[in-house]
Amino acid sequence: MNFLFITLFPEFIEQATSFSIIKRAVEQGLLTVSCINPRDFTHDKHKTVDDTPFGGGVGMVLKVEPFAAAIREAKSLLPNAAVVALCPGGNTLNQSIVEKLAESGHDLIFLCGHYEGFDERIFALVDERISIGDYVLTGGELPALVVMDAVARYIPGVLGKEESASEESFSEGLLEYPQYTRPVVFEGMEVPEVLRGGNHALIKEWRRKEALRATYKQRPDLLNKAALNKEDGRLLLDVIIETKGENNG
Ligand code: 4G4
Repeated sequence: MNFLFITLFPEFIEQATSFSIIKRAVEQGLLTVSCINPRDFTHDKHKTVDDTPFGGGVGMVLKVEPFAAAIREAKSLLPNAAVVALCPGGNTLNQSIVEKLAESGHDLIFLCGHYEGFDERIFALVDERISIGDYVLTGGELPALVVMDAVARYIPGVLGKEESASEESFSEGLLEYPQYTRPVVFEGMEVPEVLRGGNHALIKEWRRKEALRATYKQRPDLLNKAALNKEDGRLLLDVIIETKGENNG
């Protein structure tokens, strides 16, 4: 899969994609990362990419011509790509949108804005607007990297054998159960006994119950959508009873 970032700060993208799992995936040829800088599509002496807004107001607006030229260049390189603009007003990213982007069979062109945002006419060349949450950032680069990272995990081979099990959490609709490794005791806190015994049926049940507990305590809203069976219902009832009269911390 190919990811192309349209950005005024290509070094930011190159730096951020040169670590760990994404770096390894690039080296293995499982994905490509490239950048196009709209500044290279300006024609004036000062390579101007922004201008004052019509109608007045504070801040600057990104000029449509260099960004349109950059998108057209990107589309010629990746004819099968979807163009995604990262905007505070886009559809809020979630695991199901990530899955759709990963399974669409399309490469992705990310349009990263700055300053006060884009000239509205750029959206004629955009397929989808995505936000990574209800907050404002100085640029679209971090959101684009977030989307790429989340999508890349679905490309076969990107996650090693060890890592790929960690698909569970959001796809299953529940939060992850707690995990532990050595030492058995750290600052008075002990690894639950059940995990140190070899009873796999008990471990499985404990993990399911703790996933339900974590979800009930941290994200009860997720329980409405999660696919729960009768056994889950019993475990959840235990959790609710156990939670009553507990001090919340
Ligand atoms: C487009 C329009 C995305 C892009 C305006 C981008 C937050 C998100 C930007 C802007 C972003 C998000 C300068 C406000 C760049 N901020 N929540 N900033 N701004 O995904």
